[in-house]
This record gives sequence, C-alpha cells and structure tokens, in this order.
Amino acid sequence: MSEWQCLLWDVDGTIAETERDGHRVAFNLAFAQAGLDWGWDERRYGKLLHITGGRERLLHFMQGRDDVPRDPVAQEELAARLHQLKNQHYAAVVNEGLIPARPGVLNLIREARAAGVRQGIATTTSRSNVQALLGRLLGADWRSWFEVVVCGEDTQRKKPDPEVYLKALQSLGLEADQAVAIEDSSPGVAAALAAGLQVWWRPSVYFPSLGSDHLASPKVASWAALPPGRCRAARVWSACRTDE
Ligand code: XBP
Ligand code: MG
Repeated sequence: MSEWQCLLWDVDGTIAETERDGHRVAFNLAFAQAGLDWGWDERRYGKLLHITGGRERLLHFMQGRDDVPRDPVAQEELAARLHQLKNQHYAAVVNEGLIPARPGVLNLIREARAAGVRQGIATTTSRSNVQALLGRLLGADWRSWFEVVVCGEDTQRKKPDPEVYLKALQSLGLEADQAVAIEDSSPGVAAALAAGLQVWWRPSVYFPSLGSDHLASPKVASWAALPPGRCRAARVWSACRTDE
C-alpha cells in the first residue's frame, strides 16, 4: 500500500454544519423572495438531503406539485432561479458569521499544511458557496491552502458518484491509495469509497450514522479515533510514514 500524502476535504457537514443553519435557511429566504409559500423545516430538509445538489433537490421537491409550471423547461428555469437566489442568501448568512467551522477542523487544516500534507477540496456544492465559506473561515487567501478545488459545477454527476474524487485525484496526479477523504454523509462516504479512497468519517447533524456496509469497511475510520489535539495531522502523518 502506498503512503498517503493528501487530505481531500468534503465541505458541507464536514468543514462546517452548513446545511441546517445555512443552506436550509437560505432556501427558505429564496422561496419568500420569489413569492412562494414553501418552507423547509429541519425535518423535511433532512429527508431532502439525500438528493445531493441544491438545484437537483429543488427539482425533486417540485415533482408532483400543482403550484409549479408543468413545462419541464420552465421547471428547470424556476429551479435555476431559486438556486441562484439561495446561493446569494447563503453567502450573506455565512458573511454574517453565523456558520462556524466544526471543532478541530481549522487546526487540522493548519497542522496538515505545517506537516507537508497536500490538501484539496472535493464537494458537490456550488463554487460560490465554497468561496463564501472558506473565505470567511480561512481568510481571503483560502485558495492557496488547497492544491485542487473540485466543486458541483465541475462534475456531470454528484455524490454518491465518485466523479468529484476521481477528478481531484487526476488533477493531483495521485492514485486513490495516496489520499484520504474526510466526509460526513452517506453519499459522501459512498463517493469516496467508490473512488477507492480511505475515508475519515465524522458524523454531522443530518448524518449521525452510516449504513452497516460502510461502517464495516476497512477503508472507513472514525474521525473520533484519530489522535486528538493540535498535532493531529502531524501525528497521523508521522504514524502513517512509520507504519510503512
Ligand atoms: C452537499 C450538497 C450540496 C449542498 C447545497 O455537498 O449536496 O447540494 O446541500 O449546495 P457536499 P448547492 O457535502 O459534497 O459538500 O446548493 O450549491 O448544491
Ligand atoms: Mg458533506
């Protein structure tokens, strides 16, 4: 087995709990702005999250409703307009400082950089949302922290399809066993495993558990089982190097 040398970060749910207090709130603001009396409460949104991609989630929600256009093209246009409005509201929510990083995340990103671990982003969220969140959490030069940033616009198929991870690996010039994905959700873990990656899994508000097949996979390790504290990345890194 090769030595791993790169962390591939998922964004939503992994770097921050963006879904309940960020995207969901922003979708509801977009609905109100568009004059629609739709509302996604926390429970309903949790169910909708199994459709990855905000525009795809909207289209799924519209199926069978009698208050949306029948014409598929008009439906697509409505979903695209609402999605654009949602992303604008999301950036505003993030810029108000309402979405903090999850505990340990910023330390691990910094420790990884200090330890010489390569890092990338592999997410099915829109590029503007990644820009808003990481700009807020890491500062204006956030892009320089990551060698590759693959987003929703860069793929034909969203997680659980492995495309986002395969693109990141290709761009980095790495084989799957040379990188580790950090993920929170079932679709995210499925995408990473299908790309052949090891996964550090950390449950999030909407994804408190994984299916038994994923939990049983020797490629899935719990984030909680990793060495704690400020030197997590450096310790994990050096442990992996000496395990050779
Ligand atoms: C999570 C998603 C996204 C977000 C909303 O992606 O599926 O759709 O819910 O973002 P990940 P968009 O966990 O891979 O980051 O509206 O931009 O799709
Ligand atoms: Mg996620």
